[in-house]
Amino acid sequence: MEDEIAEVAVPAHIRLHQQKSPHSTEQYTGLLYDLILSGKTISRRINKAGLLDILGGTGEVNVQGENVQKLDEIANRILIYRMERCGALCAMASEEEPNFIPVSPEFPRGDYILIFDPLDGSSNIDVNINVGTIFSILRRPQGTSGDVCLEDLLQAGAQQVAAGYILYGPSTMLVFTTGQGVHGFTLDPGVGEFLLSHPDIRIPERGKIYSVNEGYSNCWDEAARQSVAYFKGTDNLAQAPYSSRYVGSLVADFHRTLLYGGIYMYPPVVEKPQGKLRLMCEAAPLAFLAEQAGGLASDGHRRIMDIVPDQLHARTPLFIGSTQDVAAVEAIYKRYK
Ligand code: AHM
Ligand code: MG
Repeated sequence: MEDEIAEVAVPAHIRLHQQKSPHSTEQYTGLLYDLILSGKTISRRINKAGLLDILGGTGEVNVQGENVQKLDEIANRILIYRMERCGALCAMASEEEPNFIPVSPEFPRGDYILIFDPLDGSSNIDVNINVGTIFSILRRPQGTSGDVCLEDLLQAGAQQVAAGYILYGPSTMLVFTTGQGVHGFTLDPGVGEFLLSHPDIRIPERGKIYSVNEGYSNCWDEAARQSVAYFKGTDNLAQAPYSSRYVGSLVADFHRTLLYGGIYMYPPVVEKPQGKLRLMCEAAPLAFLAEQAGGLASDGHRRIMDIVPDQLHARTPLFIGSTQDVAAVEAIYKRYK
């Protein structure tokens, strides 16, 4: 049998897992399908980026104070347009939008909330380096009805019903969890479908790679400096220096960490005491994946999944990856508390 016939396609995988899930509704399955379709649409646009006039910035600055890239804007529009019509959502929130987006009354509404970073790592787009879409799916808190309010969205990561990312790289990959392990799919452009290529991903208990923007080391707190010294030295569990890798695209750095093990770190820096990464659309969904793959995600003191956001664009320091490597950082932070 040819390879692609033997692989499980994502719709079949979702239907199979749905039977075991508490969210086995048509609404929820439709939501995942439309999200995946949005990812395929974004992937197509990215693949053509060098040919169309969609590289570079729009000239605008987003709510995060960062330059908006044209592809950021395109990915954001694709997701909002498609997902608003999927019939499963009551609200969305995007890294690119200052406020949450209630689903317009002209479309059917559902019980789910979608939070996303439409194109993470977008400063890498113009140099053809991996970028990705990160998503987190929550359920509207039980007992709430009527118009959605901000409080409905401000839920701890532990409340997520699904999370994942689509990585646009040499091949496009979908990696997601619905709370039953982490599964990776590779887009077969010939048939236009994601096929199961990485079933039940497990993060190695300890890795050999640390990933951090070391250019900011003079601005870190002492615990972050000591953590990196630990990985660079020989007085660690591996008894050997770790290698350093930093793409500068969180999705790509996390994907490597998920498959090879090790740790990704974005510590607090002097001007950004909460770090740079967004809790709801970056740290929490990746923390759900890390835990489901047998790893850990921490802000140095607390489990990321336990942090309740106090605002839509709340930020958090992030230490994520192999259990032993993240635990080592937490132990160092404990000494500096
Ligand atoms: P973005 O979502 O606006 O692209 O910002 C997040 C990105 C992450 O992908 C990456 O890990 C980090 O910013 C890199 O930041 P820095 O350049 O400070 O290392
Ligand atoms: Mg991002």
